[in-house]
Amino acid sequence: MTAPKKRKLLTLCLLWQPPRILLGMKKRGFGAGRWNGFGGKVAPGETIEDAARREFLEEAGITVGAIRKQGLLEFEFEGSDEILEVHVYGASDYTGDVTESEEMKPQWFDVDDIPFKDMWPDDELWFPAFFSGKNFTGTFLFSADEKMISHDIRVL
Ligand code: 6U4
Repeated sequence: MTAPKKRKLLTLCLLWQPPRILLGMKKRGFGAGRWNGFGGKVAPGETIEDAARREFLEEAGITVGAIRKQGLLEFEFEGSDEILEVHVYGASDYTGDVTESEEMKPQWFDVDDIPFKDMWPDDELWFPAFFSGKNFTGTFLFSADEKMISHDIRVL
């Protein structure tokens, strides 16, 4: 019998001020070399929402205002014994100065000019639901070399 896969809780927060969105170039670790929203692992004893806010501050130097949960994404990688459970939030205001960190180089993008070719391939599939303000779920299977094999996205 195979043991159920462990779930790793992660946050992903997008700061969206139409028509611009703040993305960060991940400089190290998982997803390095891709533009992405801000986020990371939920620490023991921390709420998922607190983790989303903490990661934004650590990675981009800003405190986001109200955040709204919009998506739940699950990623499975072939050969891995864990599932990444990514909780996606949207924010529209912040305080502080956007600042580069050791982990991320932040940059504003026009919504018509999002660098999807240098992002996780799933982003192009669920960003439209995010921008429309809808809630969504998604499950994705990736190969060990980070190619998307299958996807199932539901807009709620
Ligand atoms: P360290 O390096 O230990 O501080 P931490 O910042 O806690 O790590 P990290 O960088 O591993 O966590 O978090 C990964 C980030 O990448 C999270 O914000 C979730 C996000 N992410 C993972 N897979 C993704 C995918 N397929 N599409 C996407 N974001 C993804 O858009």
